[in-house]
Amino acid sequence: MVLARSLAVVVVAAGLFAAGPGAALAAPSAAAVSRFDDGSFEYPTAPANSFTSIASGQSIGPWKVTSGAVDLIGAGFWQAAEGDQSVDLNGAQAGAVAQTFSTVAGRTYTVTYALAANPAGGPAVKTGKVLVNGQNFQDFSFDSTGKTFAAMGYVQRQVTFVANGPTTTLGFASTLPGAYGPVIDDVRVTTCCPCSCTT
Ligand SMILES: [Ca+2]
Repeated sequence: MVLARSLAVVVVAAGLFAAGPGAALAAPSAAAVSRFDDGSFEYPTAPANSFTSIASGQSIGPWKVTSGAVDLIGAGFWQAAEGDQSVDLNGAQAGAVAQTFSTVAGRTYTVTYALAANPAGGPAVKTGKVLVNGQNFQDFSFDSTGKTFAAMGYVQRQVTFVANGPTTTLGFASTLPGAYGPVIDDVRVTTCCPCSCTT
């Protein structure tokens, strides 16, 4: 476990600096929140060309599945926004994931994430929401019309919150019934207010 955890941290740190769709938003003044971990859903490893359904109460690395069920999508099943894996927020039903990480009260944090949707079924438009400490901070939707497993059409979304305590819980939830949900990947949390911060 200790070894696996260390590897996860190294890979996530590398991912934060990798060039990619989100690189433009990684301004030099923005410091990564070190305690936020694996926003790319790379650990644990799901079966290649397949996926693992994960039910409420179970974990995906530092994330908890907080309701329903989600699918952790393995390498090669469909395009990831970053790395190999991503999360379909609907397993056999609507689900949600959340991660609690250290914050500084009063500081502003910016969350960016890659959004797409499972194009294989269900209504074309898949919907969900971003939660901060359980409160709805942003509704999102993605139209999967014309998208494929090979070309998921990820878009980057952003939401900002001000921490009100030493920890904050960031969540993503589907608001759509069924087995085909919104897909998230490449979640990043940065703070630059004040820019001298080190956490
Ligand atoms: Ca990923």
